[in-house]
Amino acid sequence: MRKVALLTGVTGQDGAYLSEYLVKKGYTVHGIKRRASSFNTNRIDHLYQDPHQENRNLILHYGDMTDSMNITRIIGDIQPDEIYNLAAQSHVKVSFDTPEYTANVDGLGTLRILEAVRLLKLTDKTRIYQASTSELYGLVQEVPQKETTPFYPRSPYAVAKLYAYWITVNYREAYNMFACNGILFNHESPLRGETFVTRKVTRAVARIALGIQNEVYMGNLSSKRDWGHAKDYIKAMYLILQQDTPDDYVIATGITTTIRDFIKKTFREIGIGIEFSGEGVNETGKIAQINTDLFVEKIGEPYLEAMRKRIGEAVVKVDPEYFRPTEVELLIGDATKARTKLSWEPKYNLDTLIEDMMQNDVKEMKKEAYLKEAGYRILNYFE
Ligand code: NAP
Ligand code: F7E
Repeated sequence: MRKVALLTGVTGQDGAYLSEYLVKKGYTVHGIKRRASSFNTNRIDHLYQDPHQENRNLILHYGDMTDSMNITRIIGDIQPDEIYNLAAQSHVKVSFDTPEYTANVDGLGTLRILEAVRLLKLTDKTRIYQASTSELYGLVQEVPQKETTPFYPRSPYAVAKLYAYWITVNYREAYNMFACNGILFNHESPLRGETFVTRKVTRAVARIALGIQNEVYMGNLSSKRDWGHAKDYIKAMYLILQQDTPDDYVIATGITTTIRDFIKKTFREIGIGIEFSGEGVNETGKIAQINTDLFVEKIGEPYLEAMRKRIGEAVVKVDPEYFRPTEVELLIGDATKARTKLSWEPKYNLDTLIEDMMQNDVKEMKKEAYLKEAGYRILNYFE
């Protein structure tokens, strides 16, 4: 008997990696995707199977976290062994613009899943993973943050996720449900959304090196994040649901880095040395030197001369537009519980994460460079 998993947010970064992982483990994976006016399944297209094929192991359903009846019907039809609730309006800055929608999807959406499982009398069968977040710690009350650290959310996103965290705990205690929170710290990959800081940086660095973009505008360069690789983190989600008893776990690397240092490391990965000077909105990152061999290896000889001419130029600037009304300045997690109880060990570190992301983005942006040479208009999305 194949196990059946239902993933909300199947078209997102984590949904894509987790569905691939579960399909390889022999699961039948059902995913909920939103109706959009254009295709939005590019992250999982490699897993796509013709709907006319028999015994498919990836099946997509139209749905939305704001639609209780839709969610209840899908869960009732599928009778899943495991639900991974990954769907969310997941951008912290955007949550200040769309606070009510974020609360509905990220907060009440979780309740809809839990309540559907309860009403359908699936509480003994269906295990539920809730995508909780290090943003719950917000204005941190303890360093590093672990499962017992008090929460202090700092955005509509984090407040919505706080509700989702506690309603998951409440359903576990009230109805004896196997419902767990994974409190995941930031995790990134080549599939990361383009407006999160790491991907914004890796794309921009590749574009600057290839001459498609002159500079990149950033927000708060001093905030610190504990970044891991999404491929490692989705394995923790799976492990959390395979335990004998339901529980909540912090998943993190235990290493924190400023946005400024992330930018420096990313340029260094392709042989460009960046030096920062100035303060606040006047801070800039200038090209200080170029490691010719490394640049040629990673980017290519044809782009070297143009890059050399730019030594001394500012390629990183600050735009207060990207500041947040309230910021989370420092995140660093202690994943001792996950390491000991789940035997979870990440394979990637920050350097190999950046290497993976840059390899992907240089390849992607080279396509844009060819199009630009062919006369196509290439947009800079400054988000
Ligand atoms: P993501 O790439 O932004 O993916 C979010 C997914 O949710 C997408 O599939 C999106 O669909 C879907 N979605 C959004 N609104 C929806 C709605 N109203 N109804 C149905 N689906 C909806 O996020 P991620 O990085 O994979 O993160 C997965 C989950 O973990 C999220 O809940 C996030 O908040 C949480 N989390 C993420 C991190 C991290 O560092 N990545 C850390 C901690 C927690 P579209 O593709 O159509 O937009
Ligand atoms: O910002 C700073 C920004 O948008 C990280 C989501 O997956 O992880 C993510 O939330 C930091 C912040 O991620 C820019 O101010 C500076 O301090 O990449 P981010 P996030 O807000 O940490 C958590 C764990 C989640 O749960 C969320 O779903 O970088 N920053 N300059 C910038 N951030 C962005 N996006 N763009 C900038 O230009």
